[in-house]
Amino acid sequence: PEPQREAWKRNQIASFTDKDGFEKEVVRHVETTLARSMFNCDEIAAYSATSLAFRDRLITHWNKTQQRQTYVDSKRVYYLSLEFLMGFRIEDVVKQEHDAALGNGGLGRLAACFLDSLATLNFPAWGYGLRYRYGIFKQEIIDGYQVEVPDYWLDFNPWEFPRHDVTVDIQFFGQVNKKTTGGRTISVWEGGEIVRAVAYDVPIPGYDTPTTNNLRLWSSKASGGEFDFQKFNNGDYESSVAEQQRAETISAVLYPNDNLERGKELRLKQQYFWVAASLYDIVRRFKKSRRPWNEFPDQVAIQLNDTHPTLAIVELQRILVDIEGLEWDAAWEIVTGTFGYTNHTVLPEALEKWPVGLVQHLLPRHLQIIYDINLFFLQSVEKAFPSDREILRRVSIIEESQPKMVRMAFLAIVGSHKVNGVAELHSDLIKTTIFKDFVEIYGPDKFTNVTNGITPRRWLHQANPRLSELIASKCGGNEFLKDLTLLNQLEKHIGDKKFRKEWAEIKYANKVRLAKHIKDTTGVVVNPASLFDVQVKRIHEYKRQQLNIFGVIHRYLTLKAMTPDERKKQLPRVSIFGGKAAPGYWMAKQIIHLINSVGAVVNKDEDIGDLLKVIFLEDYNVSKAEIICPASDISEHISTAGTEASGTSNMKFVLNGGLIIGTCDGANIEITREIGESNIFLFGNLSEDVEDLRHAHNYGSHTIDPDLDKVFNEIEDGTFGNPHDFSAMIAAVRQHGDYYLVSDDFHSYIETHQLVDEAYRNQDGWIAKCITSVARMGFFTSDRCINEYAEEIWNVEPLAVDRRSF
Ligand code: C3B
Repeated sequence: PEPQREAWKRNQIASFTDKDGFEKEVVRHVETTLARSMFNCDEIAAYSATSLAFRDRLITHWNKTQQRQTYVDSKRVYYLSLEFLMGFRIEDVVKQEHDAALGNGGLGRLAACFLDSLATLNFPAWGYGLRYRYGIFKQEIIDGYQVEVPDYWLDFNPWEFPRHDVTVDIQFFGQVNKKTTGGRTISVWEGGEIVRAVAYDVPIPGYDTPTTNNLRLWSSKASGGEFDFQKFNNGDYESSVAEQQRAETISAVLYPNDNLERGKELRLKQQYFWVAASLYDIVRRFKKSRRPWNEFPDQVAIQLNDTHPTLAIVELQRILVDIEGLEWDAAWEIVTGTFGYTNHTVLPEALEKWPVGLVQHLLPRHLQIIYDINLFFLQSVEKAFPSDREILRRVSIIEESQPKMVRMAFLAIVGSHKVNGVAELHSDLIKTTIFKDFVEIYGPDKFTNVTNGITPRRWLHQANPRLSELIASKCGGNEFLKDLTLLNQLEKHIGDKKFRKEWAEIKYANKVRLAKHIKDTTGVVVNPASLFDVQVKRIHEYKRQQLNIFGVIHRYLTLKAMTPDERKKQLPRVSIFGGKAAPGYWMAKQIIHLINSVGAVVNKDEDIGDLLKVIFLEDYNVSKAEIICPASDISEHISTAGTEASGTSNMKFVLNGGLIIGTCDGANIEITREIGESNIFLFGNLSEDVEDLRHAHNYGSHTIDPDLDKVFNEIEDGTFGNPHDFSAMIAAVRQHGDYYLVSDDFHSYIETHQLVDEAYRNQDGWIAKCITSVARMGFFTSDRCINEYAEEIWNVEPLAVDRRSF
């Protein structure tokens, strides 16, 4: 209102620029917001007031960023992801903050790194996701087994803003009726039930810029307000509450599977709920500018993080045709101009397919649209390949199986203008295997690669402040955090003894900190002077934690067979594992059990002492990763070649001055290209040989590596507890075709670990390798990824910021 304009201008929201100002704000929040005083300000109040003070500052920047982005009205990026593994915490104030653990593993953490880079690079960008009430479960280890405990993380979250005024009503079920109005026949989706989506906004500040972007998370609630008062007044209290609860179920829980799709109805409901609310929001924002529809792709880029949001393609086509009245072809051109699709896996069990009957029931109009999209697509394919009868069956969005299935990846390809993989090998593999036919149909230009990256702000500066400071002192200050290629200046200091010494001291201090964490959480004392060998990631057969633990057993047996004099010459090692198994993934849980069973025997064996310790760290998550990564000497990235799309923890470990042992898979290959072959320990079969080896296992003779056989025999002798518990793991290799090539790679794995030991004995040489590697890691910043997406896929530009206006 005009009379208050001046007041708005004058009365900028309280903020602070220095320590005194900050303290003042904290005190103000304690006294007014929390209604406490100096005399009853406990830790929780201190924590709350601290975060509220920061939050105020965040809001001002965020408001200004949003106002400016709206005013300039340039093209925006929307990143649709079912997972954002943010992991915020302020550990030092009080152990009060929960991880925002709204993700499973690499895919969700990548989304979080991308949000950081988008804001840091000043791109006008929004993330859209679901506000799960329960994030990924907390893992407890009881008697060596994983036990899942729910993670209710919303008790107090100062970093989100409920937007009770930003709601969207989302329809499910019902039927489609044809209606004719003004000579046009349209499809009308009627009936069914409505669930309300409520927006919760999380500000995403960039590093060293005032730009503060938005992550909008949708929460579900019943559309009729708190209760259905009709029912309530009729005395049917229970069913009115039940309806409320049923609606809230949609955003209740994150599915805890990594690289696995289970086809549950509630999951499909989550996907549509989130996608429909997000698109409504995006379209509403576009319509404010009153531009013609054909300009939609000039204003909006939507990136699909895996196939989980693929229904967005169908939903936008529905909005344009059924609601806005566009012709099919004009609408479809807008749709394909808007979307890009990122594939994150070639594992068949992770590729999403939904039964046609389920889609029909839940989203009847969408199924019709999917059939029409498929019809027009197949017609064009038939025209281009008239003599190829098989191709239609192979590329159809509808799989003619029993029951029929909608192939979401194919729908995503057909509805997008670009498809990308996440590392070079992976992007080549999708073009030559699962999406081969589509390369024939669309040509190679539709398919591209954007190798993953990580944000150095979190994964170096925050996780390893001392190393970050040392690097800054050699690289001309903190600029390297915004231009990671500046790390290359480290190389000229490798000969500097003092520098190498400081480097080694920092690593040692980080190992002491991890050793303390190990002692506190497991009771096992480890020697920080040992070589720390780390494998932390989701537990999965393709990631091969079983290969690692078999290797550990082999090391144990080798040590046991030595004389005490021989043992004295050996290098002490700590094998550290961590990671969650999906609750329904029985084999993964057996692997956890074996690791713990081996630890229980080895860790108390007095012949062995410090020479070998085996640790399983409970509840691996983002905050634990920040303690573990800086403390590793060698980390394991040992997936069967061709199965790990990229991997991103490999990048985190190297950036923190650790070396890696790995297979020629995912981003390991590009890491090798950047840092040099002499700075990485590669082993194992290559991806081009995997198929032949598997075939030979099943149809030829399959001999097990003799060293691995000894390991199996030891397990079967009961050395690590009841052998029956581990018989399926052994049978997978011996009898069931060894799909993950554990035996084929075992010998070279063991040999390569011996090379690691030898290299580590030469500490000067080892540190030189570490420094060289860090110096050459500039390529793996997520800033580089975002710039590639922006240029090659989104066609968006950063928005220049005027710092003075903040
Ligand atoms: C993961 C892949 O398994 C990793 O190789 C990759 O680095 C990340 O995505 C990020 O691209 N991924 C996942 O975490 N969950 C899936 N469902 C599929 C892939």
